[in-house]
Amino acid sequence: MRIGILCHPTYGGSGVVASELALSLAGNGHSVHLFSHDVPPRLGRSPGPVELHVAQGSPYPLFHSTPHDLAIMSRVLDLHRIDGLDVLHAHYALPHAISALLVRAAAREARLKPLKVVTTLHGTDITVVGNDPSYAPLTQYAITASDAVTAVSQDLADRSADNFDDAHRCGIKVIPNFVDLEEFSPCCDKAPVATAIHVSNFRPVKRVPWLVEAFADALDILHESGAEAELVLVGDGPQQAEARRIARERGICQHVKFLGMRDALPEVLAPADVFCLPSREESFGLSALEAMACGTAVLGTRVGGLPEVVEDGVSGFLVELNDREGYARHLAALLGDRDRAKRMGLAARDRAATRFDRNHVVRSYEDLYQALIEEDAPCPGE
Ligand code: GMT
Repeated sequence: MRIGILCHPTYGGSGVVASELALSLAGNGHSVHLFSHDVPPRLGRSPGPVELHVAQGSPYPLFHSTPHDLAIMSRVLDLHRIDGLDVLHAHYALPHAISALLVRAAAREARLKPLKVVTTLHGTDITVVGNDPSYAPLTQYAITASDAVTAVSQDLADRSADNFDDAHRCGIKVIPNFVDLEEFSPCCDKAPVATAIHVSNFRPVKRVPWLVEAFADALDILHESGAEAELVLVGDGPQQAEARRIARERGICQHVKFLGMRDALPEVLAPADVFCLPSREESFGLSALEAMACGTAVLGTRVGGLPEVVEDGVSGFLVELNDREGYARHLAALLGDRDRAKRMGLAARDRAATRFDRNHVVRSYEDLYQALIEEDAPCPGE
């Protein structure tokens, strides 16, 4: 198949999924073109045979800001004219699904090869930005006009249908995120000191300052038994300064390491005992899945699609959103009993392997594309 993929070049999330999918599809022999306005995560350091098209557009005094999206659409249309794509897969509803639909319309108008549009909903494109009144009508259109719509969890599929009155004739198909079990593996020993880790873009939704407070509470519990522990924070973003301030105020700076922006490498995830994801909102929690594949138990919040990823009490624990005391208690319990954390980490690895294996999930996308191409738009599973 000839496949085009549109994504945000963001740190984490949908950009990672789109890049990993592109690499896997190309590895399976498809011709894959990835379009973005910058180099997306994971692609920059990959030798994989994906053709990357970075389109940024030219500044023009009349434009308030340079319209990357128009430049991306032009690039896709150009390529489609020459090479004839079969499928255009938009990751994140806004603006990519809209861009893909416009390219499909232009291709029809010009009587080019028919192009199927697949839209994958990732989370905040539905729950936050896509739901904002200033964008909601377009989000609705993205869902109803795409040839197929997928969501990364059942929770997100349900919320999308609720919020946007799922008029889409095919329904929204759940295709979960996935992990490469060879790349993300329990590759090294656990750290010498009990370690909790968190990886994110430090936006308010991730609640990193809340995590630092909870970790300080957990340290208080641990110190009663003389145990030591460390919190490793990977990433950067709007709430990093506040997280540092709280670490200072609680007097735990020597126990909190800020690593700054970097990929969630297995070498960083595997040595940790617990991966912390105390988000207010999480449609899936890809970073948690990658930690699980590395044999690290997860301590999350019971929100969104996280319960579909982490089995409470088996591969980790899920705590109610505002139960900081419960979160600290579970954190102290796992950091204080590293054998137990290790057993849960092994269960987490098992769950990642049985439910979210890259090869298996990528095949679901291939089947979806194939069904659209062959049957000229009927719904898979109908
Ligand atoms: O958090 C975001 O808004 C970014 C978004 C993305 O596009 O990077 O993340 C969402 O998509 C990820 C990949 O499917 C999911 O693993 C995250 O859970 C989801 N984030 C939220 O729902 C907050």
